[in-house]
Amino acid sequence: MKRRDVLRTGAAAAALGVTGLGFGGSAFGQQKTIFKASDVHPLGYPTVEAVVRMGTKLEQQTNGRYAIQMFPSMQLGGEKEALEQAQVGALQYARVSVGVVGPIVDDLNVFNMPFVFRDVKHMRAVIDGAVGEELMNKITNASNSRLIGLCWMDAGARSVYNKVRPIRSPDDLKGLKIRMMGNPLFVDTMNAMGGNGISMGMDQVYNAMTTGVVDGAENNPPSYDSFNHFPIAKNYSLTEHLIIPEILVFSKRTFDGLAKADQDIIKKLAKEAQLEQRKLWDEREAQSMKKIKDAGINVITLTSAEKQKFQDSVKPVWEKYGGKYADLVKRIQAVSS
Ligand code: GTR
Repeated sequence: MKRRDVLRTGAAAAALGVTGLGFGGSAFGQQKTIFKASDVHPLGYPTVEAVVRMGTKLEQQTNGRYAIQMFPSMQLGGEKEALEQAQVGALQYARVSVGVVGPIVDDLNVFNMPFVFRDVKHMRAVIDGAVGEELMNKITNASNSRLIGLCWMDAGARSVYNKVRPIRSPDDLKGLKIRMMGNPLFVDTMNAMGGNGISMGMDQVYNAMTTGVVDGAENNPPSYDSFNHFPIAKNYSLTEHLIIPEILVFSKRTFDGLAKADQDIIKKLAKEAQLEQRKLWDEREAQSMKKIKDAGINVITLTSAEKQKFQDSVKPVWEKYGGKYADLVKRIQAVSS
């Protein structure tokens, strides 16, 4: 290790308040740096598992100089808090939905537009391609973000669930309070779809739903399952109105203190995690759907005419926000899948 790198690593370690493991892991007795990672989901969930596996590789490929400690299940708060902590270097890896990154780097909101992707396959082709790379770099380069964009992950398609009645049309959503992620774009989307969008962090949704502060929410099958919302809100309508990728970001403050070679390892391993998570996702989605159906949940598949009504309903959202992202949208639509 060059002297400069030792100093840098030392600075990064000091910034993290890292435990020195002495002669534990390495030939020169240098300190081991533990990166903190946060996720709202529990251990075993595809995003969590992908980051945990990445940590094992990181430890191996840095000869034990770096490791990842995962804080799952919202232990460090919701996603907004995770991003704030990453920005100040209080944690290093934040795995969040792109839904909460849009308010920080506006161009990312293009992925948060309702029905912007034709289907999940299309979304995957976009994030794997030039648009995906460009938007990832935007996060890293935006002066206000204080984050390094590392990789995308999968989160399937989001659909509406509620505890009041089955939903087949925008009219059915009238008067229902539906929780949306913290981003004004989503509140507008739910309002256009017929319901009342209420913005809140995932850390509050379970209580809000049991106490009736909201009547329901919207999410993909693994989240509906993992947050244990399905036993409360038993009507699940496959509206698939949002197909939002997940994203893994890293604290810029920590990153800037690392040796270039270590930065490169961190970036490379994240790219591998993107594809690894995808396999885990497909398996988990099938399992969760089965579990939901076996539990007797009213899973409502919409006809294409019914789905079209929801697509038509979000026209005002496109009128309000679409202009800003017109070029990106054109490029997204041109991606074949
Ligand atoms: C899930 C996603 C989380 C979080 C959550 C939410 O699908 O994996 O990152 O965004 O939705 O609705 O808050």
